[in-house]
This record gives sequence, C-alpha cells and structure tokens, in this order.
Amino acid sequence: MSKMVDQQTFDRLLTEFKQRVDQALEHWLPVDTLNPVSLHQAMRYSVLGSGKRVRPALVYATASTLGLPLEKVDGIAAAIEIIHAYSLIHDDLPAMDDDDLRRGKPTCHKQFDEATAILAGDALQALAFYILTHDPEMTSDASRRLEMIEKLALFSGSRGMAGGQAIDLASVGKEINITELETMHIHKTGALIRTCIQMAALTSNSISDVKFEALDCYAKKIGLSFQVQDDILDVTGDTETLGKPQGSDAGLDKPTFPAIMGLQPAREKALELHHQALKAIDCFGEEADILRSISNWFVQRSH
Ligand code: GRG
Repeated sequence: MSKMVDQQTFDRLLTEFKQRVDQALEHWLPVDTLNPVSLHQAMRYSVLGSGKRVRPALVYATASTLGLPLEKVDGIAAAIEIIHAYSLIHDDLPAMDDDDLRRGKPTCHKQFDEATAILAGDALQALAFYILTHDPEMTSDASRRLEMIEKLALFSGSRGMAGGQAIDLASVGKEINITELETMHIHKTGALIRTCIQMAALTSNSISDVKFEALDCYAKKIGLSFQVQDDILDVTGDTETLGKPQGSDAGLDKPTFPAIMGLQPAREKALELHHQALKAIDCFGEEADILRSISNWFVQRSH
C-alpha cells in the first residue's frame, strides 16, 4: 500500500534535491565578476543561498515517481526556480508589495537599488528560457523541448503567474469571495507549481494520458493548499521563521483564506486539499510516496 516516506528519508531527499538544483543554478547563473557586475550580483543574491526550493523538489519528485534519471530535469528545476526568484524580486518592489525583507535578508531593491532589482528580475526571466533552449540533458526531441518552453511561457505569463499577480494587486482593499480568491491563487502560485509537474512529466516518453492528468490534478490541489497554508502562516507564523514580515498580507489589506473564511476553516481547507491531492495520485504505487510526502509538507510547514 502506498504511504508517505519516513521523515528521515524525506529530509534526506529534500536535501539531495536542494543540492542538485543549487549546483545547476550555480552552473547557469553568470559569475558576479562579469560585467555588468552589480546586475549579476543582484541576480545571484536573489537566487542562491536560502529558499525552500519547493518547486525544484516537485520537479525531482515527479521525475523520481516516473523512474526518470534526475539529470534530465536539472535544467527544468533551475529554470523554474529562476522564474520564481524573478517573481519574488518584482513582487517585493515598491510598486507592488513594497517589502524590505525576503528570505531573512534585505529584498533585492533594498540591497541594491530599484532599477537593478527590476533588471535582475527581467534578466532572470530571460535566463530561464535560455536554459530551456540550451540544456542538453532535458530531451533530444526538439518538438518536446518546444512544448516545455511553451508550458513555462504560458504558466508564468499573463494567463498564469503574472496574471494572478495582476488580479492580486487589483483586489487590495476590496471585498472578494472565496471563488475569486481561489482564482487569483490558482494563477499566482498554482500555475508555476503545475508547470513543475507538467514539465517534468513531459521528459518521459512513455507516460500515459491518465497518469499525466492524475499528476496535473495533484498539482492543482497542492498549488492551492500551499497558498492556503501561506495565508495561515501570515497570521500564525513569526517574522524570524518566515524570513519575511509576519502579517504582511493583512497589513496590505490583502484578502486571505483566514480573513474570508476564518482560521480554523482555512486549516480544514488545507487538509481537505491535501487529501484530494493524495486521492488524485491513487493510480500510482509507492513510487509516488515522495509526492505524497510533499503534499503533507505543504500543509504542515511552519515557513
Ligand atoms: C511579480 C510577475 C510577478 C509575480 C509575483 C509568486 C508571486 C507572484 C508573488 C510572491 C508573493 C507571495 C508571497 C505569494 C505567496 C506564495 C508564495 C509564492 C510564496 C513564496 O514562495 P516560497 O514559500 O518562497 O516557495 P521561498 O523563499 O522558500 O522560495
């Protein structure tokens, strides 16, 4: 019977995934002695070091579930983490959330300056697509490579993450209902999480449509549970553990799951989404236990 991996194995796998993607990121990021030095420093500052590396973990866990060699997805994991880093840099800018702290350090525009932070985000976004066009391990099939590039473009653009951010900014100070809140997060956070799983699955030459759909359904559920837990932590977490100011969403008058439905119902919703995610991948055996554990991590995490 399928279950979750034990905590020790889970911690070991997460460390292994983090080390793999950190190595890939180091490989693809320009060195900080290269001109323009401050731009390259800002890119490296925002990508390397801390960060939970949730999205790379999902890429590797999907590859592992499908029995694929992890080298095939190093480039995908790095490209998605780089898109994530760009989104955080831009999200923190004065024109957006205007945050001073990210991952326990000054935000990119505080450490450097606003123009450098904007350019670092822009350059990181371009770098992600450069990786996908150049990584030799991903696939030897040019049309499959194009399909992967299309996924990342679609899910990170106006019909995905950037669109979700636009909905988010437009909803500040407004009363929105739970369906509207979900729509915002399905785009803002969920789209990139779906990309991780879909892109990793696309490196397989033999995955069935049924299994692809099962993984995508799992991704949709955990994309939302991750965000519900994020909102809960904004209320219950502390600044030091979160690495960003506690209460920052409430402070910006942003709609959140606990604000709309109450803290306890939000906790129950996160758990329900976790159980739906587990059910979605019922068609897999113990090879998917790592994905089951990641879903559990998403709703149990404290930062
Ligand atoms: C600016 C185009 C653009 C998009 C920004 C993702 C996003 C959209 C903004 C981030 C704002 C935010 C705090 C969203 C909540 C969920 C989330 C994505 C949290 C940050 O991701 P983690 O927890 O961060 O994976 P680490 O630091 O661990 O990588």
